[in-house]
Parts: sequence; structure tokens; C-alpha cells
Amino acid sequence: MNNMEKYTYVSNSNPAYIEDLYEKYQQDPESVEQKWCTFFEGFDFSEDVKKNNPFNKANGVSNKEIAVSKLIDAYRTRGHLISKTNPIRDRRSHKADLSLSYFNLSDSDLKSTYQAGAEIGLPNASLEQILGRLRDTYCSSIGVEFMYCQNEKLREWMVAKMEPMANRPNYSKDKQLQILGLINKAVNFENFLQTKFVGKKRFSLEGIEALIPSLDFAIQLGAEQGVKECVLGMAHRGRLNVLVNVFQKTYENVFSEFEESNFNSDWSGDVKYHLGRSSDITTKNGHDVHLSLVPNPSHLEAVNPVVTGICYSKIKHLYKNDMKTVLPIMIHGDAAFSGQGVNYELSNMSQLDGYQVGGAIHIVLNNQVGFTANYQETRSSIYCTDLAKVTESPVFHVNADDPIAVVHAVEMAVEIRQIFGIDVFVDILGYRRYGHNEGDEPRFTQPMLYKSIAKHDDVFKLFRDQLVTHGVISEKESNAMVKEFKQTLQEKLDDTRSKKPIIELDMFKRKWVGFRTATSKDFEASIDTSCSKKNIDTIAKQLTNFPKAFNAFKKTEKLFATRDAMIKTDKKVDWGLAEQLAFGSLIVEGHNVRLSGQDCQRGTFSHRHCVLKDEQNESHFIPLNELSKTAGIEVLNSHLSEYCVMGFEYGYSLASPNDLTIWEAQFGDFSNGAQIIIDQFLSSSEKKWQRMSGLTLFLPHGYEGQGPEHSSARFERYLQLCAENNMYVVNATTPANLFHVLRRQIKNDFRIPLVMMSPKSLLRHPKVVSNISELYKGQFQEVIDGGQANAKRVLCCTGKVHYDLLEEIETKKIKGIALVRFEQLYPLPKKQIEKLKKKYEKAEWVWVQEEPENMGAWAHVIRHMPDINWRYVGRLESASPAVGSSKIHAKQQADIVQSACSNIK
Ligand SMILES: Cc1ncc(C[n+]2csc(CCOP(=O)(O)OP(=O)(O)O)c2C)c(N)n1
Repeated sequence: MNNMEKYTYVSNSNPAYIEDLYEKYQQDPESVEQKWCTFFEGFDFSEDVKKNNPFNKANGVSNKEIAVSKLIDAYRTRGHLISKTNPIRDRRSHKADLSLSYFNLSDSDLKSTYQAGAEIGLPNASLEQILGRLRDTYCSSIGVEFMYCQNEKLREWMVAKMEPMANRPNYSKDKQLQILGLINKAVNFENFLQTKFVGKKRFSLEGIEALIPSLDFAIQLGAEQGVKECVLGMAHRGRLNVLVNVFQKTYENVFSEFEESNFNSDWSGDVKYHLGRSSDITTKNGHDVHLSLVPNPSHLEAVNPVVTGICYSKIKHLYKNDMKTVLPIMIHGDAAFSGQGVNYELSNMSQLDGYQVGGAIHIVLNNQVGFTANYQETRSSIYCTDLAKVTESPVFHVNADDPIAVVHAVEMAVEIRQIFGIDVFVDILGYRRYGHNEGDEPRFTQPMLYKSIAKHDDVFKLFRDQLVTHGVISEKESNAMVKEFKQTLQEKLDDTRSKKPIIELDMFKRKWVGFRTATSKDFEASIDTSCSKKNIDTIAKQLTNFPKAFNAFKKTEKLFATRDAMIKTDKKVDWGLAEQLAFGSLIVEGHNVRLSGQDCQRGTFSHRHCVLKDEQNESHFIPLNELSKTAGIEVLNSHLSEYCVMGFEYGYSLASPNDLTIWEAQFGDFSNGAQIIIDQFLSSSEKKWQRMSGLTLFLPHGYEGQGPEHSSARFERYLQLCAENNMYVVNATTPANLFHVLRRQIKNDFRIPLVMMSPKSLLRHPKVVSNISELYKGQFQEVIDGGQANAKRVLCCTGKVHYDLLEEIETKKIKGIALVRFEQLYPLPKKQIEKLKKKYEKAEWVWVQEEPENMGAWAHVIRHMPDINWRYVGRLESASPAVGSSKIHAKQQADIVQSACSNIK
């Protein structure tokens, strides 16, 4: 019954009658019917509330009380716009509308008291006191944006945390000294480098050194609240400082990198301010925490999804999905954070199943410039952190010259992340002492700003003076602190110069124990990747069954019946089945499989059906997850992003060497949206940072008349990135080869990425089937040679065009042609190719491809097999990868086949 129905007896009665009853009720409540009694109780209650309500006009103060209440709300909402967060210049003025007159109040009200003050814990306080508390809380060194958060509990938590102590923590003397100690190290480490390595780039932290104590205390507090690991991603700015003062990298190590005295010749390496590190530390309260700083390329912000992928893997594998155990911390530059779209992709991903990590701490080192650009040139938004609003995440803007406020803001961020599992942002507003790097002249572009900076004392001096004034430390003690630290640095530098320490490498630690780097010999032929018949039979049975209670869609039932018949009757497997069997075989052997990309649960081309949906309730069923209690598959339809999702999967692969990790493109060419991950991480991370990844990319590729955008995965680009056995580039054409190549990714005892051109029309091509027995034995075949030694012509190709050539040869019964498929384009199996060259010594060698001459594998083929006298058959060079007209496409395709197969002499 809704309320209206419940009280119809009221609306049906006449007023005189009700008044009569009310009188009776007032004399004796029991004299009226129960339902009238309840009604009058409610009436009395609401009258009481009205009488006591401070906003009741009848009480004479309502308008002012309402005004004060609105004022409180406005300070919470807009106080940040007038906060004193900029240490170096006046902030850009924004209309905050916080004047008394805006609320119809005036100075004459300042001494009056208001009950509305109770909202901030000051009942019956004067307006002056209320304003004082609001300004201290919301307009001092910390500006807070949080009132847009829909989560009421979060807002209440923040108000309760900030307002009672005016957002100023009451840190003990000891804690204040610890902060000063860390500021000393941060400031004087930079000063030392500046004087000892003059003109060398280090991307100094000067201007935002408060980062160092804030990170230190974030880790300490996190550890108190269950954090076992912190994974950090950051750019070049301040990285060396973080490495030594947070990650405890030795000063000697950093100095020797400056001296460049000890690089290992096998390792091309990277500049020192891109390198990563792992450390185990014990906090002051005795908690052990593992810290990882992820290596990063120059490409700003690209590391963020990688950090998240690493965290996801750790949470899953090491901490039973408890997201509170792993704390992601991402440190950004202001210009980069607001400029780079990957951050939006990551925000959008942050609460999605299969990708969420329980929130991250984002710290922006906001020095108000990006290289030479002013902040007004680098964003349209008010704050560089405005992206936070996408996820309704709280933001703290904090003055870098107030280390206590910075530590406090970061500590609150950690607490919020741990309690609410969301992203939290801390925008530390400071300055950049020098130019973009130490040799760069900033006064060309920011002459006025740099005049102020030149006059501005460093944060150690400012904070030290504050503590001296408050009697926390004496000037003498603080001078001794500085002197001692400088002395230590000098001793370490002397040691470095005399002993020349070797940089320690940490490639195969923790999850990577037992792995090794690959050698050229590993690529002469693939290892055995067969799977026993018994296992295949078990997996096949599971793959063609679903529980009785599951209401499968008719077409799914049919698909499963077809798969069943294919295995049992024909003893064959097609592409989709071979893929599922490969996944199943790894799961049975204890390996997890993770496949993520757009629409990959069903498969863009409807060939996979890894996740089935119940027709009646849309619950899902994953046959592969019935195979084992200890391992399984995670198949995720990702959001519509390539850059961020591939970055995430790359990160996941770094932390999960024993899982098969796959990112699938909807169509292969969309992977260019993730080109930064491919160039900067996938193809080069082992050489730059000694970080291996076995990430597999599935890139649908093949010329089928669908136009320029859906034909080419641009695999020439991957081939161009290949060198020093850095990755596999494969274009397999048989289900058995797919099966073996996926298993090889796990069975090798080293890891390199696998770039797979995956098929589209071949998914259903009648010839693209393999005997199931091919899975019980053997390995991946890099080259498939289907010819006779006396062939007059060898048609070498890769991928789908093989079946076009085969059809032509079979229908026209052409003799004298050998078809050789290159299933792996890189690393090329040199020994196998030598054998082929001998076998077909006298034949004409033709490279056939369906891609235009400036694309596909042709350039790679002539570069790597220059001694073969090739004839090229393929499309003419072209700006666009394929034509739009399916008719022209068909004609071109027919010409290629014809040119390859005719005129055998
Ligand atoms: C994606 C990308 N584009 C351009 C650059 C070149 N670059 C290096 S630092 C920098 C300015 C970055 O400014 P900000 O993010 O504010 O960080 P800051 O250097 O001021 O700490 C630029 C443009 C880069 N490294 N990455």
C-alpha cells in the first residue's frame, strides 16, 4: 500500500469532523481509532519539527540560518578556487562567489551566532568563527574538490576528516622531523648532482621536493592499512630522487650511471631517468612492503595502463583478489596528464570488471609549465586534474611549499583509496627551479615566472624556518643535518669513482625465477608443444558440453554439436576449436589464460564462443573454466580502447610469465591506436630495461574485399621493428599451427612477444582444418613446404593467399609448382630456409603476396633472403592498403593468382 492509499480515510473526511476528532485525541489518545491515533501522532511530530527548526521563519532567524548553511555548502564546493595553493605566483582568478553579500550576509552579521555552524561541528558559533574554520579547511594550503562525488558516505567521511581540525594534521614533533629529514635528502641530493655533474640532464625535482616525504608516508600508512606492494609509474621528472630516497637505490649506483663507466655491452639500456627498480623495504612499524617502479619510455603517461596491468596480476596471483594489498601510485606532469588521452581511457577502465584494481593514487607534479608551454596553453580545463570528475574522484590541490599539507593530502588519498576503492588525485602545485632540463634556458619563455623562482627560497629552508620558529628543531641541529648528508654523498661519490661499481641487474627475480634469455639457437626450430591424446579428449568433451540447467541459445547448441561431430566423427579441428583446445591444454597443465579485447568473448567473427549466455537469464557459462580448480581463463570484452587495454595486458604479462596473455584487435589495423605500447614497450623493453613479455597479439589480417580499413593489420610495421630476436611475427594458416604456436608461448623457458596475423575468412574455409592427431605430436612449423623437389617454380607466400593459389593449382590441375608457406616471418628459421634453397635450387622463386608492394612482408623478405633471385607478384604499391570496391578487389586478387600460376616453363 502506498502512502496515498494508506491515508484515504483522511481525504474522504470533512475538516470539521477531523478537528473534532483531534480535540478528542488531545484529551485522550485512546478515545480515537488506532489509525486516527497514528495520523495525529505524525501530525504532532511534524509540528514539533517546524517549531524547533532554525530555518523556520516563525523563529525569526530562518533567512540568515539558511544563508549560513548555504555559505558552508559553497565553501565545501568552491573554496578550492580561492585556496592558497600556488607557492610562486598569484593563482588564475576564478569567480568563486564566496563573498558574504552573495549570501545576503554582511560584516554586521559576523559577530552573530548561528546554529547552522553545527554542520561543521561549531554549534552556536559566530559567523566569524564559522568563516575562519571554513577558510582554514578549504582555502589554505589545501584546496579540495569532492562535493560532486555521488557517494554520500565518501563526502561525509571527508567532511569528518577535514573540518574538525581545519584540514591541518597535528603531527608529532618526531613526524615533523622525519619530514624535514626527507626534505633535506630530496633538496640536497639535487643540489649535489647540480654541482658535481654540471650540465648533465637529471630532470630535477626542485620546486616539488615535498613529493619525497609524501611518498614515504603514503607507503607507511598504506602498510598499516594492508598494503603489501606498491607499484609506481612516473615520468623523468624527479625520478632519480624517488629512486634513491624512496626505493633505496644506492647513491653509488646513480653516480656511476652519471659517470657511464659500467654499462654491460649486451644491453643497449636506456637513460638513467627511465629505468625501473624493485625494492623490499620495512616500514618504521615493521611492515614489509615490496616496491616496484616500472621502467618507462619518454612517451609521457604511456606507463599508466602498464602499472595497472601489473597491479591486477599481482592482486590476482599473489593476494587472492584482495585489492587492498596492492597500491598503484602514478606520478604525472601537469601538462602531460591533461594532454594525453590514454588517461581518459584509463579512467574509463578503472571500475570495469577484469581490469579494476581498487583505485589508484594519482600525484601530479604540477610545476605550471610543460617544457616551454604555460599552463594556459596546455589545457582548457581549470585544473590539470579535471579528468578526475569522470570517475567522481576527489582531488586535493596542495601547495608544494607546505610539506605538512602535502603529506597530509597524500595520506588522506591513501585512506580514501583503501576505504572506498576509488582513484584519488593529489595535485602538488609547485614550480620548476630550472628549465625543462638543467641545461635548458627557461627565461626565453617565462621571464617573469623565473624572476620569482630565482628569488624563491627552497622548501628545506622554508620548512626548516617554520620548525625552528615552532621550536621543533634548532638552526644548529638543522645545519648539522645538512652537513652530514652532504658529507655522505661526497663519500659515496668518492667510492664510486675509485671502485667503479657494476650496475646490478634484476631480470629473473620472484615470478621470473627459472626463466632465461633466448639465444639464436632457440629460433632454428620450435620446441615440442604436443599435448597428450588423453588431455585433448578430456578438453574436447568439456568444450562440447554445457550443464543441463543451462538454457543455451539454439545456434550455440548447433555450434557445439558441430564441434562434437568434428572431433568425434571427422577427427578434425577448425580454427576456433584449435584455439579453444590450446587454451584448454594450457589450463589443464596449470596455466591461466587471459584474453582481452573488444568483443572477444564471442569473437568479432563469431568463431570463438568462449563465454556462453543463458537464453533466459543471461548468466554466463565458460566451458574452459570447468577443466581445473587451480587455473582457468579470463576472457574479457574490453572497453573500446586499444592503447590503454594493450598497455594493461602488456603490464599483466610482465607480472604473469606463466599465463598466456593475449590482446585481440577487432581488426588488425586498429592496433595502431596502441602503437606507443608496441614501439616503446613490446618490441624493445627487453633491450632497454631487461623486462621480458610473452604478450600475444591477435591481429585479424587478410584481403577479402572489405575495403581499406579491414584488410591489413599492417604487419610490415611489426616486421620493421624486428631485430635481435625481439619478437615472433607469425601468420599461421592451419589450426594445428595455431595450437602449437600458442602453446609455444608458454612452453619456452624464455618470453618474447608473439604478433599473430589472425584470419577472418579462413575461420570457416573448408580447407582450413587440421587432423586432431596433429595436436598429439610435433611442434609449430615455421615453414610449410608442400612441394616436390623437381618443381619448376616455388611460390612462397604467407597467410591466406596460399589457399587462393592452392585452389588455382587444384582446379586447373597445374603441374610443376611448389607451394611454400612462411608461417613465421620473424625470426626466420635460417637452417630450414637453407634446406629449401637446396631442394629448389633450379626452380624460379616467386614471392606472392596480396598486400601492395610497399606493404606486407615483401621488404622483409628481400632484406633477409637477399641471395634468392625473387620475382615479385602482388598488388602495386599504394597509399591505401586496399581498394574500396569488392569487384576491383576480386579482379586484383585473380590477377595475382594468375600471374603467380601461369606460364610454367
Ligand atoms: C607523449 C609525449 N609528447 C611529448 C614529449 C616531449 N616532452 C617531454 S617533457 C615535456 C613537457 C612535460 O610537461 P609536464 O607534463 O608538465 O611535466 P614537467 O616536465 O613539467 O615535469 C614534453 C612535451 C614526451 N616526452 N611525450
